Amino acid sequence: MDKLIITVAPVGAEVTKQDNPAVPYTPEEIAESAIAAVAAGASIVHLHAREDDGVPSQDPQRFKECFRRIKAAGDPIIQISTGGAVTATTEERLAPLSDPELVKYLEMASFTCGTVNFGDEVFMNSPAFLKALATRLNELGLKPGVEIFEAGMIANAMRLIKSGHLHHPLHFEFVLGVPGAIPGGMRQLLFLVESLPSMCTWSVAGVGQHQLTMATMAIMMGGHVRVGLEDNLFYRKGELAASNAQLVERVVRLAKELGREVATPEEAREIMGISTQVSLDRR
Ligand code: KMH
Ligand code: ZN
Repeated sequence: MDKLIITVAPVGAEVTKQDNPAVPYTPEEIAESAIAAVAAGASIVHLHAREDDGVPSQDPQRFKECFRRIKAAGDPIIQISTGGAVTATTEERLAPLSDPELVKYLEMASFTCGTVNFGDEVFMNSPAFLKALATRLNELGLKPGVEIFEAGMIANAMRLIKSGHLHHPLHFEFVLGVPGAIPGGMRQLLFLVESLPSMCTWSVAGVGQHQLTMATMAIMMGGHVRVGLEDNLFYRKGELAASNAQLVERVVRLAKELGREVATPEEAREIMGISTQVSLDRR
């Protein structure tokens, strides 16, 4: 098995300090939390930005302030969220990818491969938007993290491969357990993994109560793991997570117990086929 790639998703767009006081808002808080998670073993940082009062933001300036701090402290792979919040317009979601200073920090971008119910909202990802986003990622040489909230999204990714918008080897990121989408069950994960072409890599984020089952299964199956306050407000039932680093530390311990080594950012680049030259050019 490849070494284990751990992604941290420190903030997301939905969770608040009212939910868990450890949720970071300012660029300083977000960067500090991400840096600690990287020190704990994360090699990818999946990042959203917020205004100082916690409102989700797609402002390139806010992102840059986070990235600059994170990259000054280490060399994780930065994956910008192109999903933002369900309220963000497609223009707002694409805006950061037009900022030449910002894109220098990036090696990956999230790419949710279809529309899905998201609690009481709808997370819109129309075919036209996905083609525009894929075209921009190709122009920039960024690796998409193909986020899968529903089984049909894998078929959608294959259509985008056929039309030349996406390219193998794809890295899939299952986000399981969002209310209204596919649950984070063992059978569901098995089915999704068995649906992938063999050259693909994959990770899973088990939202909420599914965190530990999904992480453990991924470690055992040769997949990769995402944790973080975006997906996991709790460490265990009734106990809030103390930090993003705490969630990553547990995955590292689990991996050790199950005999799986944890990948450095450089090893993660190699496993996912991210060109080191592109990475170097962006550092
Ligand atoms: N906040 C969700 C609506 C992504 O980052 O690309 C979407 C999301 C996916 O978090
Ligand atoms: Zn996200």
